Amino acid sequence: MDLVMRRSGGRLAGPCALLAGALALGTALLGGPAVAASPETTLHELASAQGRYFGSATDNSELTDTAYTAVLGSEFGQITPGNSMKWDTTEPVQGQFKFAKGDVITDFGRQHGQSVRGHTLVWHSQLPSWVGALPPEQVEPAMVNHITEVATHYRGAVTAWDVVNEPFNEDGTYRTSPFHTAMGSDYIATALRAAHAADPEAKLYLNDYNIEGLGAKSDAMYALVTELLAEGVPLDGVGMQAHLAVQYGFPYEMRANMQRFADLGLDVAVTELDVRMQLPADATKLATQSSYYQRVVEACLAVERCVGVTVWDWTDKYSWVPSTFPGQGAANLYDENLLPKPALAAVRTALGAEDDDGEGEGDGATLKAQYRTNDSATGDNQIKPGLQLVNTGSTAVSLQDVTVRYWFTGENGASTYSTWCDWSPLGCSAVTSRVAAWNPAAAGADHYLEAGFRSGSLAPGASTGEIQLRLNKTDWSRFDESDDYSHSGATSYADAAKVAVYVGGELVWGIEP
Ligand code: G2I
Repeated sequence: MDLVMRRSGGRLAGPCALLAGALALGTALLGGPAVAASPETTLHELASAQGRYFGSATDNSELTDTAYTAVLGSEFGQITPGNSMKWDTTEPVQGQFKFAKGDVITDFGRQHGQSVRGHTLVWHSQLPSWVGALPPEQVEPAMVNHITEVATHYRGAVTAWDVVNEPFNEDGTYRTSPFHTAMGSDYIATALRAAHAADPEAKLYLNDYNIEGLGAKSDAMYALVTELLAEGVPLDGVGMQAHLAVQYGFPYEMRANMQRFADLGLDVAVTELDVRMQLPADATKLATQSSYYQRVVEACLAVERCVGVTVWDWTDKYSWVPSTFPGQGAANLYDENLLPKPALAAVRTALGAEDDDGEGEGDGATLKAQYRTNDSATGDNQIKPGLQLVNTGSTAVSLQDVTVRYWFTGENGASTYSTWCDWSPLGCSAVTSRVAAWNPAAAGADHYLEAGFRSGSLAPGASTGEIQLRLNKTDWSRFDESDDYSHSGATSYADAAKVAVYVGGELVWGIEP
């Protein structure tokens, strides 16, 4: 299969990035600067050109994997330790601090010119049991001491801290933790003040998940940070983790939500982006995943105070998802073999990567195809796909530049076709259709039905509404649709990755057979 990625150059990202990473590692080992000698612009270079960083989580156990570190060291300009700066690692026994693992991460960052996000000083999870066993009056001094020791140790090596992680429940009430129990919500201001005292240079963040969109939980974070700022508590930003899932939809009004925090004078960072799905992955889920990654990056770029995006590791090989959500996974930009997935190219596109062909007609166009069958008989002499296009981007798309392809097999009989538009709210006079041969033929695909438009424009968020297409062979011989590439039995409209959309002849949605 020729992946959608052709347009952005992401198709080559895996091998090139691996090669570039190997080169980078090579120069690093030789003592030279660890600059990626990539023939292709890296994710971080693309983000930097937009005044942002592009980063990844990582973990100590992963750093022995040289194919992994080659990409980590070259594609990303920022790293976050997934575990090694958490309380259970840094102070497993009260007063005994252990920085060896975190130091390995900051050393890696230094060697590769990457900034390091400290994660995390105060969190209810991965908290050694001794903290919860303290009498309430000893919790505050223990917390302040922990913050002071850890933030002082990493002064200069860590540029931003998730000072408090995940303070809220889903309904916006405060989460129970030893800190909240002992100090009420004041623990947050106390933690921020202690972190600022230990490292006045570090950017201090509150970080949480499910605060990416407007809703009760982000409202609670908004109310909290408004109060903290009014009280003069040192706070620089809000971290939105962004652990998304294709089955739960995209966060509601993410850009507007980021903007309201920015309008308070705070930075915003996407700190732990991944997009999981129910396994097995398929083309449709991967296409939805791509659009989510793309939309997160677009939201960040649309908000001036959004400083960057960090993925919660870049390969499915080291994802936290399968062990936490059994049956789910495939959440990252690269697969378990470190090969790029469609989402990588979507991110590169969102970051403004040049097209391979240099023409760039489809730049910025984010259309998706939805499909249902209008024909329950898969063995008769007609094929009746229902198609509709949705503009998921933020700019209008001129439909005259757009074509859609639906692949099928012609079987025996005539190789000439008639095509019809039976109905569309656009008016069938605005719709063109034709059948063409697909060469070389692939499984389920030796021909395709191509629809186009004579006029019209699709506003951001708008749908064309359904276009009821129909085709037959001129000798009216039968088809067997059951194995056709683009066919599915779906009787209501759903995102369809096996239906492709092109703008100016350039693939912007879907996977060709
Ligand atoms: O759960 C995903 C993330 C949600 N936001 C806060 C992050 O700190 C959190 O990261 C994950 C790590 O990626 C996982 O690697 O936090 C998990 C624990 O809450 C981490 O998982 C733990 C396993 O549960 C342990 O069994 C394991 O020993 O990782 C540890 C180190 O590999």
